Amino acid sequence: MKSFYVIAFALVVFSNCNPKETPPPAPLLPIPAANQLAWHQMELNAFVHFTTNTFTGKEWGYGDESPTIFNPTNYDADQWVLTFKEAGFKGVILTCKHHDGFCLWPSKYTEHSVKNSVWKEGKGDVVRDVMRACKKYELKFGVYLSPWDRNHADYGTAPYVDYYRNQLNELFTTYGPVFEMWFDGANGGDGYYGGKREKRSIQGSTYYDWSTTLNLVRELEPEILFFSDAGPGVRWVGNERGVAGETNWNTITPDTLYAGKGGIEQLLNTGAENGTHWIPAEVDVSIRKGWFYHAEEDTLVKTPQQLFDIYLTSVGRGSTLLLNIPPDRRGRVHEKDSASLMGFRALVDSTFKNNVALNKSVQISSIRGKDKRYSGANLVDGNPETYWTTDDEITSGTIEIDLGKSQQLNFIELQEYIQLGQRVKGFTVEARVNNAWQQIAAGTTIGYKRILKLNGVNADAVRVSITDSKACPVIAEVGVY
Ligand code: FUL
Ligand code: CA
Repeated sequence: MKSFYVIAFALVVFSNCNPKETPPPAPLLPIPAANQLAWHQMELNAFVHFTTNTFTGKEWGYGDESPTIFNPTNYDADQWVLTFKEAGFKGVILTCKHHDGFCLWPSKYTEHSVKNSVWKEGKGDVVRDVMRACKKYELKFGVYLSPWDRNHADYGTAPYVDYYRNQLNELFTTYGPVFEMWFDGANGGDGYYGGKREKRSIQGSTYYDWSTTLNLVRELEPEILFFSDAGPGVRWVGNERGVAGETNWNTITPDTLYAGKGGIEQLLNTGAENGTHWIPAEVDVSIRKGWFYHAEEDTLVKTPQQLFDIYLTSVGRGSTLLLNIPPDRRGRVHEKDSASLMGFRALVDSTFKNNVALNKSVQISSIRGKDKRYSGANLVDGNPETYWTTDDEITSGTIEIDLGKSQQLNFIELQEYIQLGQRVKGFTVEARVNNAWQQIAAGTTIGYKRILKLNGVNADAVRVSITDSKACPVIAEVGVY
């Protein structure tokens, strides 16, 4: 036994003395939790808005809709999820209850649900079906449960908060696993409210007592990621146009979001360089004008090119895209929407098919501890787990990739190794055209992924200069397309 310790001790001493073994940079806090990291890696999720609004043509149901109008004629939740999967989506978030209060599952806490619709003689359950389809096609399943409820008689008083929590308990014990829970901040005031038909206002910061509610859900689903304007898991991006900030910090200080001052959309959009918490922005946007299906918007479905542009301003700016695709009155993803989705997938695939930097020769300004475990080759090995980094005191550096021959360049894709925190504050991209370097792009933050257009320049080498970083840069990949 003793000799074992002696040998182990000797090994430790020996490895510490080895000049080639330099420890990795210390994490620059805050860093993503495991569930946040997994969320970054998903990149594309589908949002599904479906309720009585689909049948009334409204966007915000008043809460007095009869459950009998919910009656899809050719419903197929598998078709939704399979369509999303073919388009490259990794998760689905379903509006289990929107502001109108109608529940897509047969909740025992209300009569305002599918159990009182004629659809499937009241035996239908959309939440169950979507969850099962997600299991079948290996997508993650998420839920949206509107806090604002224009149907419920108790809305605005304490018993409603109990009702809301009971429903969460019901959802999380009946269905799952659930990767993300969406808390919508909207509250328009007026509604049916059990027949009172009046305006009710709540004290947003205190009424729901969110910390109690979140703890309740966490007990049932420890890995859950909470979305709301202010997190705590993921934050709103500050608009519904599909556009994250060109500067996009995954960090933000939650307190600043509740200060009651205007302009928080801008803060949500960019995050804060020195934010105390890792709360990345999620980009929610609809493939249509509205969040719910309306036949008159069949001509307004975003084109593959528009979706691709949104991909660039969301995933390409270090966010995850949550694209809403609302089923129609048949209960299916409409042909127009699925055609756009497939066109979008084809565009992404063809654009990012051929990484001309892959395994090419890389020269960098310096390597951490001159240790080849952090070498420039790690930038072009196609492996997001390996990275190039520098000594601690160095906060800039250059990466020069020789492409071997002159060719047309359309995009560059950069990835930080965010497991060690978000660091880069500024960078430029140059191309070598006829033996002369010219700047072709520049940016601020990188984060999980940053994609920049290179506008078809013909060049035989590319140089990325990290001009400023909060700490030594840690870059996992550089791809050129
Ligand atoms: C908003 C809601 O009011 C919309 O109806 C939609 O659900 C969107 C995702 O969030 O706050
Ligand atoms: Ca790598």
